[in-house]
Amino acid sequence: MGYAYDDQNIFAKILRGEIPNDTVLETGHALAFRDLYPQAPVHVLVIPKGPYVCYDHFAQTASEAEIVDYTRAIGKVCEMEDVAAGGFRMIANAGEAGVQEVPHLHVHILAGRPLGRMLQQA
Ligand code: DGP
Repeated sequence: MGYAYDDQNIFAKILRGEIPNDTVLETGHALAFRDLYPQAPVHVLVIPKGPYVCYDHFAQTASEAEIVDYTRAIGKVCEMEDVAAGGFRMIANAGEAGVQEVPHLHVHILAGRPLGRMLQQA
């Protein structure tokens, strides 16, 4: 299946500087910023700068340089936000069943409170 990237999505606008963001980290291929509607004391979104819809799209088609940079950026944010000691969760929603609202790959990094079980019962 192909992935159609919509360059009018809100994170594309953030990457173009059309909408402000609370930046945590910027690297060559990644941007990390605070979620506008935080669901935990730490709630950071990490996105690649390239036009990838979701994690599987990225993992299947991004260059090795992008994958390394993005993965290291996630690691750096975890270090900067000191999430390892108390525990944390990373979430990458995709598509309809995953209830992905913004169609540009983003990993949520959540920490700072007990986060409950992984999934709510449907
Ligand atoms: P998801 O459901 O995984 O697509 O989550 C999208 C997240 O994006 C959600 O937690 C709220 C956040 N969000 C939506 N619009 C903005 C925005 O304009 N700025 C920031 N920083 N976050 C946003």
